[in-house]
This record gives sequence, C-alpha cells and structure tokens, in this order.
Amino acid sequence: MKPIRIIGVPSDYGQGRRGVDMGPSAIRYAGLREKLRDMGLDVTDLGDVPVPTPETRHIDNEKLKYLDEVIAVCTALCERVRDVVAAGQIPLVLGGDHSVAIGSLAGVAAAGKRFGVIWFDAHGDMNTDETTPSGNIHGMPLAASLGLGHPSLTELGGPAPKVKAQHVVLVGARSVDADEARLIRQSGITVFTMAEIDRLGMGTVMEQAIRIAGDGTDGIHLSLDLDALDPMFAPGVGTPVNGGVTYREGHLAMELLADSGRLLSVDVVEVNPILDHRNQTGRMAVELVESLLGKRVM
Ligand code: B3U
Ligand code: MN
Ligand code: MN
Repeated sequence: MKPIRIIGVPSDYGQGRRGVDMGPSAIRYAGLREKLRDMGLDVTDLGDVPVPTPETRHIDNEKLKYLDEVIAVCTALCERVRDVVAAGQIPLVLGGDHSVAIGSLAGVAAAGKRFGVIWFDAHGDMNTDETTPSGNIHGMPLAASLGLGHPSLTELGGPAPKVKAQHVVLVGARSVDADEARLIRQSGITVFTMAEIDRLGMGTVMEQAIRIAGDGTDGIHLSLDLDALDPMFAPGVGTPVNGGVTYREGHLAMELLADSGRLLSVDVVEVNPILDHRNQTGRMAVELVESLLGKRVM
C-alpha cells in the first residue's frame, strides 16, 4: 500500500446543520492514525485545511449557499490533494460535508490523473444551482466534478470536467430529487441503487463498479459519504435515509476495492458527532478505512 496522508477539512458550508465541521476530530478521536500504523502502513496526518469561521459569514445566494466559503475551502484542499497525489501517496480526506469532494477531485485531476470515481452515497449529489431544492452545495459535488453546474465549482482548480461520466459509479442511492434524477440519467454515469445491491449482491455490484471506474484509468477515487450506510450503523449524519448499506456490505465493498489495487485517493465525509451516539459513526468510518487499506481477519 502507498503511503497515506490524512487531510482534515472541518467545513460545514455545504449544508444547513452545524456539527459536521467536527467530523475530522471525531474520526481522528476514534484512533484513525494509530490503527492504520498498527497495520504497518506509512501514515502522516497533515492537519487541517483552513476554514473561515461560520459566525462571521452570511448567505449571499439562496441557490448556492456559502459559495465563496466553499470555493475557498475547496481551492485550498485541491492544492494539498494535488501535491500528495503527485508525490505518489494516497490522500485520505476527512470531511466536513460532501462539498469538500469538489476540492479533492479537482486536486486529483490537477495532479494529471485520468481517474474513475466510486461515489458511495444515499443521495445522488447530482444537483446544480438550477435543480437544487435546498441551495446546499453538498448536494452538488458529483455534478460539479462532471462539469455540470456553476462555473466557479466546475472549473475550480482547473478545467471541467474533472472526471468522465463513463468512469463514474454511484453506489447506495435511495434518495434522489426528481430533477436530479433527470440529470443523472442524461449524464451517463452508472448507478447501483439499493434495489440493485439487493438483487445482485454487494460483491457483484463492486466488481462491476471497480471495472467501470478502474478500466482505462490511472486509478479510482473513493468518495465515501457515511450516509450510504444504514442509520443503524451510521446514525451521526445530517440526512440519514433508511434502508442503507449494512455493516457487512460496507466492509465487503471496502475489501474488494482494496483487493483491486487501484485506489488513488479517498474522501470520508458527512460524519456529524453532534447527531451521533458515542462516536459510533466516527468509529464506523475508521473501521471502513481499515478494510479499504487492507485490514483482514487473517
Ligand atoms: N438532494 C438534497 C438532499 C441532500 C443531498 N445530499 C445530502 N442531502 N446529504 C439536496 O439538498 O440537494
Ligand atoms: Mn453526499
Ligand atoms: Mn449523502
């Protein structure tokens, strides 16, 4: 396994509820670095990207809430991710809400990689400023990375698109807005909803996802929104949706991705310790990362 570089992004500017800015602390507190070092990995925590203080900010545009703040945070993250990927290391980005993925994907692209994306999420994250029901940018990062939406997001850190639809796979979807669904269908990305996971099994879904994201690319970016998991296993998220990925399916997915040897970069986002029970979701995040980076029973 390549060296791992942890980057915290304590930002909640992409959505309406405070608390997700404490996600990086919660995941670190659950023992991330120590557990990965125990596995024999080369791990360094690079600390946090600077984030402006929310109480000093206000909303200018109801369709793109906190746009300037999201741009500032994502631009700083983009530069760090770019440098880590260019050095042949794996950036492990800790959110923060999912808007931070605009910065991570821009960073991987800025390092000159042609990559695929596996987007684990209960939601589509495929809204634009024209389709959004909330104005929350965390509902837009996958669209932005595909070149759909406001140019300040699609062109952040470099030209759009950052990734091609033919190499993008959404896994775990079960809450998609009507206009967003239309955009998803038009875009040409591959979607495995919970119905497909039930019918095919997570093993088959991930084999196909790894092929779609991995074949013909330099590697795979995993964007892991903890709300992909069932709220039973990950209650500490801003927008929980019933009927999600189980504990065992989650680990299997991570193990298969590890076995593929194609992992380039990772986001772990939407952990909200204020809504959590005794850091259960922070610990779940750490466990999944362990499986993703090669931990096995024996
Ligand atoms: N699709 C809705 C809700 C949402 C998206 N991502 C999350 N929630 N976590 C929206 O606001 O775009
Ligand atoms: Mn998301
Ligand atoms: Mn989500």
